[in-house]
Amino acid sequence: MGEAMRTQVAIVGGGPAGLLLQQLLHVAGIESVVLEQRSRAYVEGRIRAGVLEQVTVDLLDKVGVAARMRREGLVHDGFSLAVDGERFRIDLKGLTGGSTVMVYGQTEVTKDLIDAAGARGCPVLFEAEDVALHDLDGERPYVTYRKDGADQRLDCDFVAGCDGFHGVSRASIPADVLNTYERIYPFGWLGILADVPPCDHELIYSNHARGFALASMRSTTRSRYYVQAPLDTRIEDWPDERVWDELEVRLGPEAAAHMTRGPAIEKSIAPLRSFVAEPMRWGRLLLAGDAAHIVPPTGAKGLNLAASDVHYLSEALIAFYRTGDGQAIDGYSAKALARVWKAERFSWWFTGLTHRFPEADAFARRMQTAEIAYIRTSRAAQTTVAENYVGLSFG
Ligand code: FAS
Ligand code: PHB
Repeated sequence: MGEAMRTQVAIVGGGPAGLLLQQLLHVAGIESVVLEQRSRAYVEGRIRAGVLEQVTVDLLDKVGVAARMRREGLVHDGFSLAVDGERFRIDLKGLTGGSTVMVYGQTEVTKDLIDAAGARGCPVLFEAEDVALHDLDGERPYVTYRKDGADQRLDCDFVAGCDGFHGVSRASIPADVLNTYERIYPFGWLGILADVPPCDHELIYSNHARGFALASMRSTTRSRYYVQAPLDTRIEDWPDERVWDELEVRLGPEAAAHMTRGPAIEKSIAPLRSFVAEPMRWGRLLLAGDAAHIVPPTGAKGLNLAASDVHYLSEALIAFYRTGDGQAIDGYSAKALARVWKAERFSWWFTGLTHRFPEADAFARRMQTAEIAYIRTSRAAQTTVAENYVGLSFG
């Protein structure tokens, strides 16, 4: 075992939650070390979320990591909702008194946060293997890991579990302490990334008899598309041309007429799940992001919930270090979960509204099309969609 290092907060996981937490703590003068199992190249190469809520944009501003996002990101004032090719617009800005969303890839957010950590001397240890958490229910927790073949130990005051759904942190909470809630959807999303201009200047969410489709983007020259696909789908069953053909049908004739085809530079299938683990704290371990909850990506909430969790967590840790009072730490889980559950509800509802469920009968299909028709004609219904999509306040 090498010489034990010490820090105030050991952060397990170098995704958006861990990296943003490190910067929120850094600007408040609190030290942390991020332990990431993968390489920097792997982390920076992952293609994931694409839409940032205003609260997430504000947090990146707060830590001084928003410059490139402001240069390269696309501010969106609305999106379209379509059913069987017929589409209408949800005026996010008009319905929420001015709120918008920022289209800027999670990949880019991650790169910007890693660059900031390097420039500010915040340790991010990539390829930290076999991370294990110890003495979480005591006063002196510590983390062990292996780096470059040598066993290491990191002493700390707190461990922030930001290591995603398959991480070690949530698994370190005793089973009799943890309550989990889950819904697994009977389909997945097949996503492609292509260097072609988007088919519209805004996103299009489409409910079609053949299944859900989403037209998104990363820039005015790079498009991101998704089609709902069966759970047993194999990538090899979806050559590019089949994906483009399906997108044209499901997104409707207007989108099809403006769709530019091109080779997929990335193609992947993601399962859809709703999941929440309670509580998000056990002793000196505090969970944030996908380590504690998962949403189906329909509502574009996953990355944004990671951001709101670390907002609450950083506030609690800052209060602790400033006053020695553990009250904010004690209140973290309940505060974070209040916003998590509202986003879980919206993501579950929006997925139910826009996807074709294999077991759904004709009545269920009529309920979907009637609800979309109601949203189309009701400002009140559109306002509900809009205020959830741009992101609810921190409260
Ligand atoms: P992350 O999973 O991003 O990061 C966790 C980090 O911990 C990873 O880097 C991992 O390597 C590391 N780690 C794991 N175990 C470890 C261990 N034992 N030791 C050390 N490190 C460990 N959200 C959206 O809003 N829109 C989308 O379109 C969307 N698409 C997605 C597609 C896929 C395939 C996936 C998996 C998720 C998608 N999400 C989407 C959700 C996603 O964006 C997450 O919400 C977001 O990455 C959450 O960030 P973190 O909580 O930091 O978790
Ligand atoms: C994306 O661009 O990856 C994206 C956008 C909106 C979503 C999900 C994914 O709801």
